[in-house]
Amino acid sequence: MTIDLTALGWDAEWAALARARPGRRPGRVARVDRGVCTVLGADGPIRATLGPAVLADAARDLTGLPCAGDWVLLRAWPDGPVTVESVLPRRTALVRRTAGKDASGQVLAANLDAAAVVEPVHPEPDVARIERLLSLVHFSGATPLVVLAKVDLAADPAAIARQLAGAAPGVPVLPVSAERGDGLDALRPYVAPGRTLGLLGPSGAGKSSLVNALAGAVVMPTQAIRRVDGKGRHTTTWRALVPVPGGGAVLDTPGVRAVGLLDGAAGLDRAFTDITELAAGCRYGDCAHDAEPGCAVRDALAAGELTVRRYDSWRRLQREVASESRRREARLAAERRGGWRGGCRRTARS
Ligand SMILES: Nc1nc2c(ncn2[C@@H]2O[C@H](COP(=O)(O)OP(=O)(O)O)[C@@H](O)[C@H]2O)c(=O)[nH]1
Ligand SMILES: [Mg+2]
Ligand SMILES: [Zn+2]
Repeated sequence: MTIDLTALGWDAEWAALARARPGRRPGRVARVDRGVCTVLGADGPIRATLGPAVLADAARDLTGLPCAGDWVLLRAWPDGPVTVESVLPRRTALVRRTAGKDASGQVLAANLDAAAVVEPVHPEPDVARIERLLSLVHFSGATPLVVLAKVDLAADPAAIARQLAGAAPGVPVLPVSAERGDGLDALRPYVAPGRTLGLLGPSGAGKSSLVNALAGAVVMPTQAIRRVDGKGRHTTTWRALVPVPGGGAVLDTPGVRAVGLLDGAAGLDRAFTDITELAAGCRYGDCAHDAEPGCAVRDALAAGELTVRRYDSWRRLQREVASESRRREARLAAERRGGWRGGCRRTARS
């Protein structure tokens, strides 16, 4: 089995990075299980463990660990095993805050050209969740999209799409049914040869069904987790990065329940351009949009041009990002004082 790496996104820029390390074969990480990567190389999928340089990097910063979508360089050892020697610098990265004290974050997917926030029409779409995930996507550097999934279950999907448009200024909202195939053509440009589309959303949103619909085959198990071996251990069999025949690739992230934002204020600003544009018109540059005179944001609220729901959502995410920045500052200060030894680091599970 051979794999066309160019269709997967390999290009002259990646090749130039690889030339610095001759003798290493490139590949793209499809998934990672307990430190073992499944890497798509030109000769087919290969299982690779982490090499010493990658492990040393990860000991400094967990985001250095390879994740789905990464381009890596592989070393084949004479007696058979293959190791990941280096992770090429990411062009984009979806990073969420990890639960622990360690503020380094967890990379959910790398090198996505576009990332779709997938939200089903049923049950009721969660607008705050869309806003939160869009902030993450904006911060990642990938082109943001909203996919309104399972539209076969809604009487008037266009009306729901219009409602959601206010939560996603400047971002296309694409109604899709994996079941019926509706709307898939609007997604195909994002999985053209060389391009990778990532799917982000809660479990049950319909992400894996969408991967299967785009790939034209059942490559992802949907909904249920299968019991694979007789040892009573549950093993999910999903593959994260799936090459699409005749096109690029689609990357399914496991359903993430809690997605905390890092201190990526820039992502928040872009997810809420309507409010940041209003804020530019406030009388005072440091307006907190609470009770200051001449506050354009509160004026828009009073005039009904900005909904209280969206304003509250923005404030909540801003507070979260601000407290995250303070945490990071405190950690850096402790590191500078030498008080931080980085002990007890754990890998966050998804
Ligand atoms: N009616 C309908 N159901 C869907 C559609 N897409 C997915 N589902 C169902 O929603 C459930 C969750 O889908 P899945 O793809 O596993 O979601 P994931 O957890 O986001 O990967 C499954 O029972 C699917 O059959 C759709 O377009 N229409
Ligand atoms: Mg799934
Ligand atoms: Zn203001």
